[in-house]
Amino acid sequence: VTPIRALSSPSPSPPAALTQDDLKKLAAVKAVEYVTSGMVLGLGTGSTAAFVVAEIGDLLASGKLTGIVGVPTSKRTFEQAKSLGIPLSTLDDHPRLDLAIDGADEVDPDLNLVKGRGGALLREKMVEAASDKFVVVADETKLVTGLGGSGLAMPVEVVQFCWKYNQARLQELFKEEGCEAKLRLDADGKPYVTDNSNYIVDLYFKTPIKDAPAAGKEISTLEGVVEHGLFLDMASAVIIAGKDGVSMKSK
Ligand code: ABF
Repeated sequence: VTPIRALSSPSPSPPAALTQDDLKKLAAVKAVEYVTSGMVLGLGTGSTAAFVVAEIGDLLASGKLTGIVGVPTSKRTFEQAKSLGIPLSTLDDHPRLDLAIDGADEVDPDLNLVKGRGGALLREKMVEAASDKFVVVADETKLVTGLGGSGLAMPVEVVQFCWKYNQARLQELFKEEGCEAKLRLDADGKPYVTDNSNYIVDLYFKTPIKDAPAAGKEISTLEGVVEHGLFLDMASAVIIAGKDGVSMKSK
């Protein structure tokens, strides 16, 4: 994890009655203050990251930023960034990035994350691991005391072949946490297929994961698991927007 400088200007408290989208945008705009001309940038996925991409598009259009190259973390983000005229590349051509900015599903007090409810965890992890700095943007609903503790999904991307076999193995791995493992379905009730043509098994825990680093390692040893949504010791900083304002926590 690379340390990150504090932003110079403190953020004023937002006015009352902001929507969750307003808070996401506030965090996104604050994070974009870290972007400088000429950077190679990891572009995240999800509704908060979409505000980041939109802001970068605006700054490029107005000439306040120049020479940016974006590496998108999903087909969705690729399409959004392309529509805004952001020059795009890949990890193949830019194996080292200056900065990635992305959302998260859960953020613990040590800046460890659950990510991937948006389905883009594999590309997100590849791009963010290749970035010198990784800034997370979120609203305060994402804060948890222990990962897996939100009661919402912790995604694991698996190959389609014999996915039930891995669903059962994942559920067994976390039986102490009362884990229920479910195949993610799309809006039509069919298995959700990722950008990489895999499935996602979502893990629902009754209690937070006891030892997240050990859990991450154990999940990764399962043959047929492609990637998991535990992003541990990867974030350089987290920018959180809440009703009391925008705050930043960094390593
Ligand atoms: C991505 O989008 C993911 O890793 C995470 O799953 C999701 C967060 O979405 P949102 O910003 O819409 O809450 O960042």
